Amino acid sequence: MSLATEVLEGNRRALSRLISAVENHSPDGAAALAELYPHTGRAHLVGITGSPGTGKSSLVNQITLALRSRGKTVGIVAVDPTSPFSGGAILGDRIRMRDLSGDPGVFIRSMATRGSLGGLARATADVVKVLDGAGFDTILIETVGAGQSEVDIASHAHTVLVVEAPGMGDDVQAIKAGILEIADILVVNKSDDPRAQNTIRTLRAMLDLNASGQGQKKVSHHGQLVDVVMPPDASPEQDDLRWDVPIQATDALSGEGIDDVIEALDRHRTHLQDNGGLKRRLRKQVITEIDALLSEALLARLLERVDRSHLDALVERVVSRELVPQAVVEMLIDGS
Ligand SMILES: Nc1nc2c(ncn2[C@@H]2O[C@H](COP(=O)(O)OP(=O)(O)O)[C@@H](O)[C@H]2O)c(=O)[nH]1
Ligand SMILES: [Mg+2]
Repeated sequence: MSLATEVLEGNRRALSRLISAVENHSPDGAAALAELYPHTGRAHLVGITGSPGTGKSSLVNQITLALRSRGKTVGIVAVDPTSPFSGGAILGDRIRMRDLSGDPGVFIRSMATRGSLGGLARATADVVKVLDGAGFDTILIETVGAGQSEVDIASHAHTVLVVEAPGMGDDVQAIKAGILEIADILVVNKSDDPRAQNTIRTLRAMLDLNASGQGQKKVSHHGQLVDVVMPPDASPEQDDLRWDVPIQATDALSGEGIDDVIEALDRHRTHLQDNGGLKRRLRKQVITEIDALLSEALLARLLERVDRSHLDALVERVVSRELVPQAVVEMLIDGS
């Protein structure tokens, strides 16, 4: 029986093995992913982002418990590329998620910190696909909102939840990271803190300001290829025009406000379904993925047929100011 079949039959050990294979870019992983691909597309993919310490992991814990009590299964992918010690932050997350361990309806995966950010983003997207194919109803993707486009979770989530907490210099930070623009739902966590009301007011004012500049949401360009591949009728921003970003206050320790978050998640998904937004997001995501894979494959193919010494000679001619880099690129593409 293939690994993918075992996963489809609900084998947990097979799921862990498959995820490791995918993370390691092994040929087995790629084959299994291809086999699972037709089974993907059913899960609600929810990105949860925000500065460290705002309470994302605690919220993931509470949201998962709430979804479980509604009979939904939950896959959790925790990504923390800012953690310099692989395992450090992950261990913390594990401990906080102890309420969930032993529940067969929950699967938790922490993404190890290694390789480039781009590599991490791709591995994360693949792991999400595996969990989706494995049949989890909701997949929560926790990432640190540090503003890198490489970990742009908006590109592989349907609904993005941005978490803020009072007293973290939130107002300035949010603008700087451009993180408000990617929010479908804003959560002000630590509502037990008396400063929370002030944070909510500040965010409300910022959202209103944003709304006056409509249509600026979810913008992420992927170079020329997008223009070429994107059908003319598929305006990627269309789906977000009529969605008013709600601000939800939560206390992730007591669980207060979590029901409203669940309700907002459902409402956003219904909103996307009703106006074709899910399809549009998927198309955008596929374009991004093909774009990245194509660049990589074409570069590899080109470098395969370029002689190392020829390349070195061209580099030398640029160093000596005889050629500009662009000329070298053209020569390499033309095979001259
Ligand atoms: N007072 C209070 N503390 C919270 C709340 N949510 C999380 N915390 C605490 O904030 C710290 C950071 O939480 P964590 O979930 O690890 O944040 P993350 O870094 O965003 O994942 C922990 O000590 C939590 O116990 C909350 O709603 N109220
Ligand atoms: Mg965390």
